Amino acid sequence: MATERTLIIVKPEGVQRGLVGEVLARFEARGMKLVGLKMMQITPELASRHYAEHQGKPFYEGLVAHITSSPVVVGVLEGPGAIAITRAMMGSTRPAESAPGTIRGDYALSVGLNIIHGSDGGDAAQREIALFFSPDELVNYTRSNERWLTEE
Ligand code: DAT
Ligand code: MG
Repeated sequence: MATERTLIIVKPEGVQRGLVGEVLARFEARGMKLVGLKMMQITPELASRHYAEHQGKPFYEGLVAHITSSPVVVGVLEGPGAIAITRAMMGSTRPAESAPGTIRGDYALSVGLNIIHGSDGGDAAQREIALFFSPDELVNYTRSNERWLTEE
């Protein structure tokens, strides 16, 4: 499986509820490599670019208001199949369908307060990583246990 990078955002409710460590720990325990991480307050301009695909939908204004309402933690995860694995670990967008064991299935009840964003495909991942991180904020490094986590 090809090595990929994907963008995650621990949303305002995740920071406010003290779930940043819990969320990051799950990806670390899975074996994914953090190659970028920062805390920030998203501006309305950045939010509108990030959520451009949702412009015009009934929940769009609320979505932008919410994501800009309080600080977030943004990260880039790397690993084989990282995009799909991250989506699977997040759980479904619809609360009733977010399986227990997923981040949303364990910590969220409401679609608008669902703790985490993750890129939904290769094009989105590339676009979103570039929106939130400059190239020099992403780190290339080797972990000492990599041979026990990933095959050739
Ligand atoms: P996901 O975050 O699972 O990729 P999405 O891209 O369809 O889901 O939507 C982005 C965010 O917008 C989602 O995390 C929460 C919010 N949202 C989606 N559908 C919604 C709805 N029907 N009502 C309110 N908020 C919604
Ligand atoms: Mg999405």
